[in-house]
Amino acid sequence: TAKLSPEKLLCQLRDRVNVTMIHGSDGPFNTSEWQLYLPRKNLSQEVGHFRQCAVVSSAGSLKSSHLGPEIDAHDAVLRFNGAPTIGFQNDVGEKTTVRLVNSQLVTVEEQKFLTDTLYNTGILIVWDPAPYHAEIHEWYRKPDYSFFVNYKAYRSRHREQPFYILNPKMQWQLWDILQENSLEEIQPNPPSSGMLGIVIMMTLCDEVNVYEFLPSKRRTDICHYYQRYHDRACTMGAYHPLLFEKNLVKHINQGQNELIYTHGKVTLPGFRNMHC
Ligand code: NCC
Repeated sequence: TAKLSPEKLLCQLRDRVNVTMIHGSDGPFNTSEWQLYLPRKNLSQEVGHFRQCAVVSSAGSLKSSHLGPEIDAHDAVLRFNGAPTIGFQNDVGEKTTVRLVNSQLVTVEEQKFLTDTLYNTGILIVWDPAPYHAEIHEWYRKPDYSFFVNYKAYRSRHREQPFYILNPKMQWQLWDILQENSLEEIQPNPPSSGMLGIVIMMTLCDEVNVYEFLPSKRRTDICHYYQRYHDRACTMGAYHPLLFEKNLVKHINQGQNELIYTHGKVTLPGFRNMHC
């Protein structure tokens, strides 16, 4: 269904999606107060660059996958939101290098973001749905969730753990590419954490293996590997344009199709290794 060749699409992603984290020198964050909270180093200064990376979706189809050892063999592993490793090592591994969380999770009390030790490992990145191509100032005044309060609270308690705020421009730069390469009109909601995490890792790594974003033969209506809750919308999307994201990732997969079926695995190149 995609309109561009995989090679051209990869180049569009590299050249048009600007993956940056909010820095203390950016727009409304350039106050003395914010300097106390925002990391001084940018993300690539902090982590350097990785050879092989794994992105682990939270899908129920990871259950009984036995992918843990394969996932842990990567130099860096990205996980999402409240996805745990303890008790699930066999299927999802135990290494967490980066955890991408949405602003709802950071804000809503019941999610226990400030107290659950799950969040204390690895580098944290939070993102918030911004209005379509909004200026940072506009978004700052009215974020989708008021996560800045808990961001600051978490930073005060965990000074040593890097914790970034994703620049909200990225989500719409990526959405535009999703729309341009789909035959249908996509709802104007930002991409899922899954799709954002995949592109973040493509900026940091030579190669990115993504697990169970495209469902394997273990495909199930169980939403998450760590819960019993059933909802088909988790895999197909409701708010996020998940189906379109998955079509695009399938199109740019450089691994064998068979590995999607057996491992739920796709292989994507890092941006630095692409020739456009
Ligand atoms: O469920 P969620 O996503 O945390 O999953 C992370 C990413 O894994 C991929 N996924 C997940 C389940 C599934 N069956 N198939 C999948 O492909 C998706 O790419 C997904 O992005 C989110 O994207 O941030 C999301 O967050 C949850 C929820 O806010 C968090 O888990 C925190 O509790 C949203 N669910 C609800 O709001 C009820 C979900 O819509 C999107």
